[in-house]
Amino acid sequence: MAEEQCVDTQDPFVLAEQAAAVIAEGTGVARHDIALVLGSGWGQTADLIGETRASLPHDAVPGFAKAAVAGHSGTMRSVAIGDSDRRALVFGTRTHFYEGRGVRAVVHAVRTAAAAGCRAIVLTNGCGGLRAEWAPGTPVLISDHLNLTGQSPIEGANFVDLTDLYSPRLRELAQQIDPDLDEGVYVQFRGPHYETPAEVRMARVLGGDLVGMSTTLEAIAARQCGMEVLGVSLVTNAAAGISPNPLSHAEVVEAGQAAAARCGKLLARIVVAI
Ligand code: 8IG
Repeated sequence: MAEEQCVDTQDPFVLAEQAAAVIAEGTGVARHDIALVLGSGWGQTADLIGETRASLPHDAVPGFAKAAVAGHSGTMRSVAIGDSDRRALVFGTRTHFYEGRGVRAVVHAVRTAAAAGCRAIVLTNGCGGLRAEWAPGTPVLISDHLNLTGQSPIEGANFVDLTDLYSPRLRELAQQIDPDLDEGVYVQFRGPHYETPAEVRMARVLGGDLVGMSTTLEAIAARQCGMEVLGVSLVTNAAAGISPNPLSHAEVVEAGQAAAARCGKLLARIVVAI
């Protein structure tokens, strides 16, 4: 029952340690270096990052559930980074806040990545774009966010500083790799419905450039764990009211497939350089 799942008595950091131990055993490596979370449209990029050395179904690892969304793959992989002996831990899907499993479940992969040794995390997503010049298939770096969920992954009086949440160092590095990359402020709505045109105008007035249903809670949790955060959005559709066309998930998946090669190459080069 959903209610029971939300009343979580287990310490989330202990659960993350348990998940990390299962990952270490299942992948044969004690520590991973960088984590990636692949959102809508990014699933096909995993193969382009490097050679997969081991993969585990998400539901074999404590605290993870099966993939709930089309276009997401429910495996986590241990991927060799370039020809170094470093490893990336790649999550093929994420738990969204709108699934109702609670914020702890949403950020479990992030805490697991930290427990597995990752010092940096690349959070990707598919989102709606507020700028007409960002055609579907355009990747955009996240420079900052507006968390409109009203939630925080942090429990108790822990006043974590979010200045520079999205690492200026990693953003600069990404822009050196692809000088055409724009930056924008990501606005997380609760979902799972898309925004009304009025809500998209509100996001614009508030300083937003991208609208989506993920990432901000994960980024906060990653900062709490001391990880460097890079956020990359793939604009898969113009946000509601920006273009005259209605939004469809099929279109979102299609835009992701069309952009996979560029996004995969970008991620591969970023991961090597981090
Ligand atoms: I893909 O237009 C994708 N995810 N909130 N709005 C929101 N989330 C999204 C959108 C969008 N497109």
